Amino acid sequence: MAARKPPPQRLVLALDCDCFYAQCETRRDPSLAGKPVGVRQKHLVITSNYAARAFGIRKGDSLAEVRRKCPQIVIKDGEDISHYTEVSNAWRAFVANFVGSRCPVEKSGLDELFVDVSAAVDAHGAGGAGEIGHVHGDDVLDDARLASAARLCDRLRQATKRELNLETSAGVSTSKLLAKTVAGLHKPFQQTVLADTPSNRRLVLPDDLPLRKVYGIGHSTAQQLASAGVATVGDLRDFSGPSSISDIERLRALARGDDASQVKQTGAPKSIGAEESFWTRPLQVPSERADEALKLLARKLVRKLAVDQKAHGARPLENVQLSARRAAERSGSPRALTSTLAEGPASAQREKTPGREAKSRPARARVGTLTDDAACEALASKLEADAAALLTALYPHGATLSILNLGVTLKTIDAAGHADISSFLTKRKAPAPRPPPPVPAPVAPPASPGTASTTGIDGAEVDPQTLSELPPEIRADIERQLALWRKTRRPPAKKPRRSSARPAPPPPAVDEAAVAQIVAMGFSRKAAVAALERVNGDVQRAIDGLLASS
Ligand code: DCP
Ligand code: MG
Ligand code: MG
Repeated sequence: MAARKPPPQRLVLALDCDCFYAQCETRRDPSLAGKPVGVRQKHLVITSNYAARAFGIRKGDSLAEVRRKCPQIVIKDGEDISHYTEVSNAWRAFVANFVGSRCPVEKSGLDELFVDVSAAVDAHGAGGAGEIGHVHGDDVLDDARLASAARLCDRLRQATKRELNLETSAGVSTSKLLAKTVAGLHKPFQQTVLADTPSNRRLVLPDDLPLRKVYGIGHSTAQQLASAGVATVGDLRDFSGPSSISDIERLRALARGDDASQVKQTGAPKSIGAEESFWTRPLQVPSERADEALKLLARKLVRKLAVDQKAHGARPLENVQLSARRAAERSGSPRALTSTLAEGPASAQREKTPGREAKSRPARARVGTLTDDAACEALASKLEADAAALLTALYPHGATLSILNLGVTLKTIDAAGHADISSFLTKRKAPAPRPPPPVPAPVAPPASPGTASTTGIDGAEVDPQTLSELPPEIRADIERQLALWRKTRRPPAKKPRRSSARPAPPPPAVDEAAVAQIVAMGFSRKAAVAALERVNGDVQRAIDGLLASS
């Protein structure tokens, strides 16, 4: 019998935005184009654009150092990352929409995505427009599927630039490990493809490569391995001694260039938090300064929740959590704290996050749509009160803190996550209004008059309100797809005709999805049904009404 053919290799893109925070700043203030721009957090410049990097500025340089290297640099404050998160979410939705729902998109950082494009390449065959980009290692790219994936990646990156005004770089290969390893080799706005051959694996994973530079080996794992005398890729490949590290086989495989991990579709985050540190001037509790810190944290958290809502819809809160770290006993200086953390076996130190103490309680606040300042302020006040109660419960006799973190966990209504932009668009869709009582509503539920087009957008499902709130570049793209959908859709199903001998009128149809959404927010089914009936099935108005009266 002939040996079974091995399954085709996966085709993976590792995408990374160029100088992400700095690029976001230039997007929202085009007068910065062409100028050196740096983004600061505290006294460090955490990133800068490529014009600034030409002056020798590197990520993490101090503000003073940066000004010395490039006196004319424009420095933007990057403490509030909500705008960057918003751009990141819009980018992820755009990429998911571009590749289609059969290609998983995994968020691996705010400016990083993995995309498995195998299904798209195999559906459309090899070829297609687009550039392959830089070929790393072996001179000739002798793999038609991989070349196709590279062209698809180029088209995706060009469309991202055109539609979102966002420049990205990428690595293209047959696993997350290999794609990620070459993603940063040519930047900005370029891509690199790596064929999976033995010599290429050796090239990107040379024997002397320190393990912390290998994708998939975290800092603490690298430290654990180092304490067993395994510091480089070569050491790990040859390592045969006993090890207490549970996934040593996976790590050894990584050193050989084998990465079996799949690209996993990223859903909505389960928790969201906001943090402040007080290294130089630890925070006494209770104090007015602590009250002020809680006030700011609650508002920071609500800004993040509002950004999350745009991407994933309004989700009910589950718990509110406050965690804190006490300041060092003798000195509150960052140096003293850092060295305290660095001591002792790394694993135990890191996993337990020494000094972190936390308390949580079920969330009392209900979340409506956070589209205006008043709604945000109302939620922030409730969270601030929760935070104050938690802080008192955590430190009934006072304390001095170096870190304070306020977070919430959220219920996930759609456990499957949001695979593409069509679900993003329909998230806040109100059901079609039903005729008002006492005339009974037609029996048939509002059947979708259309069929999903090849673009993945079902126009019948698109909420015009949500569409109007999207960034113009994305909106234009969706509108183009809607035009296509209108051309290809089936005519709407005819309404059943009423018979002359009228049967008993059916009970009014209840939109179960709308009811479930409201029940998930903590209201009873009866209240949900009544509220929906009062506003002719408009789910958003029903929620607003319930929130106003609760
Ligand atoms: N960032 C941060 N702290 C750091 C490094 C980065 O907060 N120590 C933020 C700012 C970056 C963003 O994360 O813009 C993405 O990090 P990258 O390492 O991808 O760096 P950039 O996107 O800024 O630049 P590059 O073009 O090298 O990817
Ligand atoms: Mg980047
Ligand atoms: Mg990055």
